[in-house]
Amino acid sequence: MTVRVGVIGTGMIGADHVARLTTQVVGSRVSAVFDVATDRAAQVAAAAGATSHTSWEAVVAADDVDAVLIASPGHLHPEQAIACIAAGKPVLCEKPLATTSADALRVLEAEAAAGRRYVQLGFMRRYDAGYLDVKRTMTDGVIGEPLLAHAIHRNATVPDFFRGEMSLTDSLVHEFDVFRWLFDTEIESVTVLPVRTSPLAADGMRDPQVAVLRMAGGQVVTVESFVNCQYGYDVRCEVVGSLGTVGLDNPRTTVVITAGRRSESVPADWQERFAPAYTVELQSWVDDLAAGRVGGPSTWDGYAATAVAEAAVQSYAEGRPVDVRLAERPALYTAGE
Ligand code: NAD
Ligand code: ISE
Repeated sequence: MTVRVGVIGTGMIGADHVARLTTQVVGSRVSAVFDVATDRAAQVAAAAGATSHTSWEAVVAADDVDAVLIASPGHLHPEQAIACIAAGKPVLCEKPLATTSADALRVLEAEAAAGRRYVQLGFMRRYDAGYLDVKRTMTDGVIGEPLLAHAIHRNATVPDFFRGEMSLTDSLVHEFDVFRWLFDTEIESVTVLPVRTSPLAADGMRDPQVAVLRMAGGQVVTVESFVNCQYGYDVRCEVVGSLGTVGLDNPRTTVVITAGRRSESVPADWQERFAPAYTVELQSWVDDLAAGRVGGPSTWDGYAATAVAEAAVQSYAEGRPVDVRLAERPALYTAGE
């Protein structure tokens, strides 16, 4: 069976996902696209042999669309995901699920009311070989009881549209998800510490920032976000356990030793660093759909991560720890997660 995918948003990651679904993923093809930037959508559609539609609603409704991939800006995700659920079409929704927890809850409630999962969140780190190794090491007890973690999330630069709170709501949302997943527990409270702002930060941007996460199991995670670090894309972490530690490093292919120096490259951006993870993520989504199911990170995961991001924004504004308040978890998200 070939899964026919409609794509909403053909910007940076939308266009990459179309290319992956077209040339790398087995069992899928892109049949429809929409972007308000019509020229770009037309180009992407032509390369994929897809129809370029005049609205995202038309993509959702199209007869030749079995499933939808949402890669529009985050604030549009709730309305678009809810429309897919109403149409009975599974969705891979890029992160974040929403930019407010109230909006994320609307998607959760729509899916719970439908009584089955439709949405997989684009938290691709869960498909990354390095993170999977960290998770396995923790689960196997190799480092004893996991107690705390330190993480860094640095981007060389970010696009012009990236402003204000987005380092918490759009970048650190990955960390919020990944540490919930690694420690298998919710984040109970978050504290964002003010840091001296880089002279190279865009106007009004607070960069870098440090967040301290307290997990419901008592573990503590410190996370640095620096979206303007200039030198490359650098995502690493170390989990500290009662018997040892496990660290996630940048994947390395070569080490250059010359003139008394040993050096290794840093990925340029998320496209390079997580390329294999995006492909595994999409293949897994398509394989699940072909088997009649939806798996992977759920709407609950998207909601919980958004709620943490919202608490982080509040913590920064008020200069104090903020508790993360979650709605009751519907039964749909408790079994087999
Ligand atoms: P982008 O700005 O390059 O692309 C967004 C696209 O959406 C643009 O082409 C824009 O014209 C289009 N758009 C705007 N309004 C629209 C509408 N009403 N309907 C359809 N399309 C519309 O941004 P991006 O970097 O590709 O990010 C898109 C989403 O993907 C964001 O939610 C972002 O957080 C997420 N993202 C995830 C990852 C990841 O690692 N998982 C990486 C990058 C981006
Ligand atoms: C981008 O939207 C992503 O999701 C990347 O994975 C993340 O590292 C980056 O900071 C975001 O801007």
